[in-house]
Amino acid sequence: MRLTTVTAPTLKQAMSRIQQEYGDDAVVLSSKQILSPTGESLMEVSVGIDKDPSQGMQPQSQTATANSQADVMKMLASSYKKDAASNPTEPPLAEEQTTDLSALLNEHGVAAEFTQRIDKACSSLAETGFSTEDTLEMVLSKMVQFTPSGKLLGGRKILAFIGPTGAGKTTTLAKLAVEERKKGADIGLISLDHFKIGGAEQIKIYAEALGADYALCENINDVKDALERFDHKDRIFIDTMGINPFERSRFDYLKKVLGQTNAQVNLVLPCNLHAQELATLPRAFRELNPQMLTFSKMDETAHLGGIINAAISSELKVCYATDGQQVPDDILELDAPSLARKLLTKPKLPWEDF
Ligand SMILES: Nc1nc2c(ncn2[C@@H]2O[C@H](COP(=O)(O)OP(=O)(O)O)[C@@H](O)[C@H]2O)c(=O)[nH]1
Ligand SMILES: [Mg+2]
Repeated sequence: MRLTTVTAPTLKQAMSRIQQEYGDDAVVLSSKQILSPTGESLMEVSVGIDKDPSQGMQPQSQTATANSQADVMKMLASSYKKDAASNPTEPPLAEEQTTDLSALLNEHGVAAEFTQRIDKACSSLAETGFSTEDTLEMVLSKMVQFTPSGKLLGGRKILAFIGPTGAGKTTTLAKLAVEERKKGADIGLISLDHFKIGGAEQIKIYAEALGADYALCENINDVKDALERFDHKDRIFIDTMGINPFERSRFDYLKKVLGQTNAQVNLVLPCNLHAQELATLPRAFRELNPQMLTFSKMDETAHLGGIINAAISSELKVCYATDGQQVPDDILELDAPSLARKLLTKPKLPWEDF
């Protein structure tokens, strides 16, 4: 058997290429999501070709071959199951105790409307033989705009962080600024947060630790000056004051300031808010034109419904989640496989671990 890999933007496209190129000779061994050198998310499927071209005949094989795309899908599904079974370190999924996906999503706080859509999509994929985890992963990857980090920051030079008070804006900014610094970027930090005692001071501390230039701005003119001064920088990070979505004045000010920049606006939302509350925030911050969501404080909750609600209803790009106070370590890329797995784990209350 000859081994090869086929890479395509989606699993479906990879499967149809396998079917086209190798037809009945293909045995699907495994598949995984990978990043291309340009940061694109791709599916890589490993296949065994059960035919030796030099002999021009079908060798006897213990392994079944694919007769149709449906067979290939089934084989892929069974290879997924084998992988899961052969990895004893993985914690058991809730699926093993219950197959009621709706009940689990409901327990996580996923809105009824999205629970219904997800459940329906997963049920229609059930015939492919994939596990609930794999179908949920596929469905989530269609419903949520997961974006690999390489692609997310690529084009823009200025990145602004907005969100409610105490959401983790400054901490998240610092984590990403360290990442960029490690890559060799010359960076400038701007703080607009003269509203909170010590708010701007935090940016000064991070900038000094990073050896980066910084500007603490109290009005629009300060921001214009800072942007001019940092024009030669590779990246500019703008930290903003916390906004109470029920108060207008800061929205108006921030809207004016961000209007002066060509910033990629990152709305930072803490996961430990009530799932329904979290879902309303992208809409509440819409006039500040966020393009992406970062979910902070994932370590402080077991209920992930708010992430799903906010991501699906806003249709904004989702890339990062943060899971702790440590700068720069506590940040991760959120993707469909990790979220599917977490959603299939029954939420545990803090004392249930002790
Ligand atoms: N547990 C946890 N705490 C966080 C996380 N991100 C930020 N924090 C903490 O939340 C508090 C507020 O963070 P800060 O960045 O100042 O929020 P900001 O007001 O939105 O700028 C600080 O104590 C941070 O250390 C996280 O992912 N997990
Ligand atoms: Mg702050």
